[in-house]
Amino acid sequence: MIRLFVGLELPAKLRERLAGLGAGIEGVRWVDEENLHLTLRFIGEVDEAQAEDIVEALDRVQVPPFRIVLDGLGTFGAGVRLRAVWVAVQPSPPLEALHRKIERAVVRAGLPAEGRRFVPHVTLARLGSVAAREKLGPFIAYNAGFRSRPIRVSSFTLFQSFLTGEGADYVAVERFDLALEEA
Ligand code: 2AM
Repeated sequence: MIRLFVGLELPAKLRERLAGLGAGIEGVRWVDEENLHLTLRFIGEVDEAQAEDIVEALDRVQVPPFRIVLDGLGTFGAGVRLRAVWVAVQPSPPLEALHRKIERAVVRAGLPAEGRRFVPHVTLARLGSVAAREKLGPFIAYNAGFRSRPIRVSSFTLFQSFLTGEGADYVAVERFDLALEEA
């Protein structure tokens, strides 16, 4: 079985900047610079045949290229239930449209529909220890004004996730180019 998800890769310079935000804060499980991404659809464990069906379905997804802007910080859980800190995405109808089409594609390939609302985000950190929670409050306040330059989205990626003792490693399995509109 292979563990898959669909997401957007981020430009190296942006990943470097994002990874730098948390430098020096310990006790938090920061996402490694090379693993920073935006999840469009978590798939989970599938077998080879299912993976092939998914690739085939994703290959038919088409939207014109577009831009997104990362803007502000958000969290999953709050207070004593804080689980993750992430960078938010400015509302983007084209990103929503891409997400919808990918959702339809994976359902067409035989996967159950995702019941949860799509909250586009780039996870920066997961809570390592309870003590770390206190450090994240000031971190969030300090970086609340984070904003990226517009990021051009001209492809999306099927990632394989390898779970390791220290977290996960993500490897791009397949990239799907978005079509340019005809003039
Ligand atoms: P996260 O960043 O909010 O933790 C690879 O694991 C990606 O898929 C991560 O970005 C993660 O989102 C997301 N993910 C992991 N498990 C998931 C699940 N059970 N449901 C939805 N998304 C999940």
